[in-house]
Amino acid sequence: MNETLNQETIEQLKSDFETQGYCLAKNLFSQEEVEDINQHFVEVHADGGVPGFYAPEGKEAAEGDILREFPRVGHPHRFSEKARIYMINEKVGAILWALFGEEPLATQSMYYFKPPGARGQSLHQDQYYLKVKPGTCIAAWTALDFCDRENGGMMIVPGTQNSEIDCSKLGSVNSYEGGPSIPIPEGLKATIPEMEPGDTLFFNGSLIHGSGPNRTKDRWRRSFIGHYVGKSCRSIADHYHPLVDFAGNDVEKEATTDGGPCGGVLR
Ligand SMILES: O=C(O)CCC(=O)C(=O)O
Repeated sequence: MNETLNQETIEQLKSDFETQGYCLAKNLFSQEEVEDINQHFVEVHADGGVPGFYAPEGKEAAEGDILREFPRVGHPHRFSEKARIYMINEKVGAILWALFGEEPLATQSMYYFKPPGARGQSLHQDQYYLKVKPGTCIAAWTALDFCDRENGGMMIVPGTQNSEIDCSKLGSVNSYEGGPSIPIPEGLKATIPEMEPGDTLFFNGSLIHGSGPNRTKDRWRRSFIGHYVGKSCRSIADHYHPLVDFAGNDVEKEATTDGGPCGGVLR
């Protein structure tokens, strides 16, 4: 465990999470770990793709769409041991134990390259896709570059942590492509916390979040994301099976057919 993650820090994160539905763990990952994750995905990209998980197109085929050249990587823990190890990292696990109040299980991993010129991801709620019952999911969103408004850092809407799950106003366009968002409830405002590489934002499945486009010419906005549930979860959408415990064992739960990949549009 690193020295920034002592019991006092975990207690503070838990208290922030309980009142806001999110909390920011500063410097959770070292710069060596950040570099290690990014270097790994540079290699995944250079290998030309992984069927079912990562399908980048060549420059010409992508017709100027940088997201077709560098799409997000879905569930990398299912083909990469390194991604699996980072998804069940012990520091993330220690915080999740405190936030769930029980043993956490991992359900999803994702890696975003988000290069300059990439579109953002429309506002949504993760529980709409994961359909965790009972309870909800928690995301651990780790910045792998400095993130701010300009390069499309994470946008969250504080005050929505207990909101109804209502993504029904999402359009038919895949939200990852920058499609319509769910509206921000009256009186609330979206905010973009500045994050350093290695900082991790934890947030619950109701918190409305997304990200704007990367408007910079030269700053990537890479991130590694894990989604988690508490062990008492009975069922979750079938896209998320098998789950993985923090010892690396697969875990089965009841699978429902009403969900899908986080951020994709459902009806
Ligand atoms: O990284 C982003 O831009 C958005 C990620 C997101 O919305 C999610 O993990 O659910």
